[in-house]
Amino acid sequence: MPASRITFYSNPQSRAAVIHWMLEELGEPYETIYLNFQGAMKTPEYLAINPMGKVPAIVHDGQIVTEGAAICAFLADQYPQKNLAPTLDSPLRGTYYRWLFFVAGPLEEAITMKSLNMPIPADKSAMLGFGTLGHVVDALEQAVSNATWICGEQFTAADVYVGSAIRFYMQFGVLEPRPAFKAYVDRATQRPAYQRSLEIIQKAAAAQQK
Ligand SMILES: N[C@@H](CCC(=O)N[C@@H](CS)C(=O)NCC(=O)O)C(=O)O
Repeated sequence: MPASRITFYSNPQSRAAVIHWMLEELGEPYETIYLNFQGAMKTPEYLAINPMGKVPAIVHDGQIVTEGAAICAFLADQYPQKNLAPTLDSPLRGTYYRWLFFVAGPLEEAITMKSLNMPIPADKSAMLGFGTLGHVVDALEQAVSNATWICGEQFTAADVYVGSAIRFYMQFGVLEPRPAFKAYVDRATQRPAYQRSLEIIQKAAAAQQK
């Protein structure tokens, strides 16, 4: 039997940073297994957990979950006493899902196309799920401008996911640093759980260099 209910597969230089933060917000015991990109992530053992050969992934009481947004939402639901999601009957559950899915879908697609310098023909915006990069960024700005957090005064797993994406995309220069984005990321990254996750990731990255 594992010592904790949660086994987390990570690499310190990856999107798994989101889950490091989420797990620190959750405050439940977990075991982290660091995998390198070309070796451990492509073994039959790990491909049985994530056939994509990517991190992050978790195994929670034997249940595999991959995809950063899904892991955040799943963990929040498994530990409802931690208040990291609006309750199932709350109207804010709609807002919560809306922006989790928006960032995992349209925002990531638009930003990926921009990062790869792929031309986005203006006349194809109706068939593209993200429409145009401008529309996606304007919508995202609204989501983080109305209140302290995505769901008002309650910090949720959606803030872990959306906050991580905005921080990461701004850092890599693919999302313009609008004042609303900077203010939201500043609020989010001041949280003790974020700070702890940063320390954990930095230590793991340093150990990897050795
Ligand atoms: N859709 C996945 C993407 C995960 C992903 O692309 N992870 C990258 C690191 S940032 C990875 O593991 N790459 C290793 C590889 O593909 O070989 C998610 O959102 O969790």
